[in-house]
Amino acid sequence: MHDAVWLNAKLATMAPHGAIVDGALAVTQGRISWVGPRPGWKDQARDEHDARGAWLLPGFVDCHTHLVYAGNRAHEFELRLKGASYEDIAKAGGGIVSTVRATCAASDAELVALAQRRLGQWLREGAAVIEVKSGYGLDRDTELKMLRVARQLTGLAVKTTFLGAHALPEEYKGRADDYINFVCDEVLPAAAAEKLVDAVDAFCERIAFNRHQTARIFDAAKHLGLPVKLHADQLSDLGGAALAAKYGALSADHLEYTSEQGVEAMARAGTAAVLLPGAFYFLRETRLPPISALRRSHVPIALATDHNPGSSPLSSPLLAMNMACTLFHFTPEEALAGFTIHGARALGMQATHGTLEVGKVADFALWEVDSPAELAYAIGANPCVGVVRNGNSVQRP
Ligand code: DI6
Ligand code: FE
Repeated sequence: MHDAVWLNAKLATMAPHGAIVDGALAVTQGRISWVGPRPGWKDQARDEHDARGAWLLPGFVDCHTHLVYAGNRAHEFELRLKGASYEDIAKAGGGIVSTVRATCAASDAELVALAQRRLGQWLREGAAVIEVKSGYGLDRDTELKMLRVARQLTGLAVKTTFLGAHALPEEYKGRADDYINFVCDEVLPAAAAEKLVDAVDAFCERIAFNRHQTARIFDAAKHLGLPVKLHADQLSDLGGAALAAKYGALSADHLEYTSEQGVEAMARAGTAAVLLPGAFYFLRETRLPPISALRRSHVPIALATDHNPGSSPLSSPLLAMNMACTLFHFTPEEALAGFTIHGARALGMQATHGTLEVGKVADFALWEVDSPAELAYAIGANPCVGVVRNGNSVQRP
C-alpha cells in the first residue's frame, strides 16, 4: 500500500527513460515509490490525486544563489546604465563590499525576513532545493550569521555554501594573503565546527582572489572533508575551471572565459558546469560560455539564478531558463535539465533530487502547460498549479 498516487499526469521524469504521457506516480513515506505508465499501475494507495493532465516535473534545484543579504544596489545599476562597469564600481569601493556593509549591520531576524520574502518567488515556481552562499560578511561573525540565517529558511531544502573568499574586506586592503589565512585558519573552521557548511566556494577573479589564494581555500576545505565549487572565469580566464577540476570540485560556475583545456579538465574530473545567464544578461556580457565544448565533452550543464544584489537580481528559475535559451542557445530540454538533474548533480544531491525516479525524495511540481518546453518559452508566466514536498501537497505563498 502506497501513501498516495497521482494519476492522469504527464511525467517529465528528467531521467534517461524520458517522458511518460499517461503516467502514474506514487509516494510512500516522503519518497517516490512507483513511477510508470498508468496502465501498468496495479497497486493501491491510500490517497488518489487526479493531476487533470498536468505535467509533473521534479522540483527545481537552484544550485547557485546569494539569497541572504541586506540592502540593494539599484544605485549601481543606474551608474552602470550611465557607462560605469561592474569592475569599475568594485574598484571604487562599491560592489560586493557595499552589500557587506549593509549585511553586517542587519540583525539575524532582519536577514531571515528579507531572504524568506525573496524566497516566495522560488516557492511559487515549485523549487525544491536552493543553495545559498555566505560571502557578504567577510568577518567571522557575519559569515556565520549568514549561514545560520540560510539554514532557518523554510519551504524547501537549503544547502549552504561558505564563500568567505568572495571579496577583500576594506580592512585587509593590500593584504589579500593575510585575509585568506584568516579565512582558512579561523572563519571556515568555525563555520565547519558548527556544521553550517555543505560546500566551500571562492571567487577566483582579477577583482577578487588569484589561483594561488583559491588553492589555499580549497586545501583548507579538503582538510575539513568539505566539497568545493568555484566562481570561475566569469570576467577573465584565470584558469579557474581547471583548478576546480584539479580539486574534484562539484561544480565550476559562470565559465564565460573558460578555455577548451578547462572544459576537458572538468570532463575528466566529473565537475559539473553551472551557467548563470542572469549575470550575463544583467552585466551585458558578450562573451558566451564554451557551450559547444561542454556539450561535446559531456559535462553536465546546470543552470541557476545566481540571485544576488549586484550582478543578477533575478528571482525566477523560469526566467533563467528562458534566458539560457535566448542568450546561450540552450534547448528547452537542456534548460529544464539544468534546473533539475544537473542542478542536483552540482550540489552532490543526485541520489535524492533532480529526477522522478523510485527512491528519490517526493519533491515535485505540477504545471498546466501543453509541453514542458513551454516553461522555458514563456516570459513572465507562471503556470505552476501545485507543489508536492516530501510527498505532501503544500500551499504556495
Ligand atoms: N560573482 C557574482 O556574479 C556574484 N558574486 C560573484 O562572485 C556577484 C555578487 C555581487 O555583486 O554582490
Ligand atoms: Fe555567484
